[in-house]
Amino acid sequence: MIQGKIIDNISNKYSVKIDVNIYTCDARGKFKKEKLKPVVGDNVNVSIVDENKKTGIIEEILPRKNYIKRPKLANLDQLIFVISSKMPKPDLLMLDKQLVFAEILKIKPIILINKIDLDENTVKEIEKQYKKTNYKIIKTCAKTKEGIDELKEILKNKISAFSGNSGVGKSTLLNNLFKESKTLEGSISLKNKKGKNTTTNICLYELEENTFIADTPGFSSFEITETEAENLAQFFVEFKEYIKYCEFVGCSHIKEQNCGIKKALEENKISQERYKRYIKIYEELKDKEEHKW
Ligand SMILES: Nc1nc2c(ncn2[C@@H]2O[C@H](COP(=O)(O)OP(=O)(O)O)[C@@H](O)[C@H]2O)c(=O)[nH]1
Ligand SMILES: [Mg+2]
Ligand SMILES: [Zn+2]
Repeated sequence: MIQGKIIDNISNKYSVKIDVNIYTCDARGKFKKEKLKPVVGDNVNVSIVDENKKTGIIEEILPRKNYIKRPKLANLDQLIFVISSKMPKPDLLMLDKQLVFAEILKIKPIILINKIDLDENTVKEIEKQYKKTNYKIIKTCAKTKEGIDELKEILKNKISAFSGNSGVGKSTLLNNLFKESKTLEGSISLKNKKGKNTTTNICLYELEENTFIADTPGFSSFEITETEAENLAQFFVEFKEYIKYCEFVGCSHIKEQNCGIKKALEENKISQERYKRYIKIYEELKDKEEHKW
């Protein structure tokens, strides 16, 4: 057996990259029985069926670092959440939901502010609001290629996925990256994929050796139902350390007295704007919980 990485999956066929070659593989029937299907991003052991035709069978799925259900994707190293300074206006509530989602799944989030040429003040404001999170913030102008080199550096030797609302500049950024790419995948325009009728299909593009970008329809449909409102504050990274100062177990950090987070807020240790969005998401989650039954 030989180890490879699944980079594409259409119905029951998997494209597995083994060294420099791509093999078309089936999966062993046992996976179906075990209800564990291989997904894009999986590292797998393959037995070769025909070396000339480059076909094989997936025998084993190696342990996953993480797993996203929708779209199905394993072993992501980082999620890059793209917003723009203007046109469209940055949707920070959406960004915070996605950051929570990344925290829940234990995938490193990175904030990318694109279109920095359009509104400098908004860029500064966003940086201010997220300073205490310590999340990496990359600023780019896809038009002038400012920041693209830094982005490239961050992508190196990792599997990354981009997510963000329509119009923020994801395609422009990716085209910039892939234009100079020397790999086979890079030379194929991202546009080739667009003809496909299934929007849920996901694949990995190799930007350079060992550097993969997941081509996803985006994660905006992700709901953060994975968590209960009670636990939300744990996933607001800069809030976490103040929870221990709350008087009440199960403090919602909204109406209670002697709340560590509210105290930190008063002392400007956390951003008012992030806190306001925390409340909004908390209430949305509560609402969902109440309507479950
Ligand atoms: N001014 C400016 N416009 C940009 C920038 N990046 C992308 N755009 C434009 O924004 C529009 C939407 O970009 P696109 O890449 O299609 O966004 P997507 O929907 O996220 O894929 C296009 O007209 C781009 O030319 C940028 O950094 N600055
Ligand atoms: Mg696009
Ligand atoms: Zn509290």
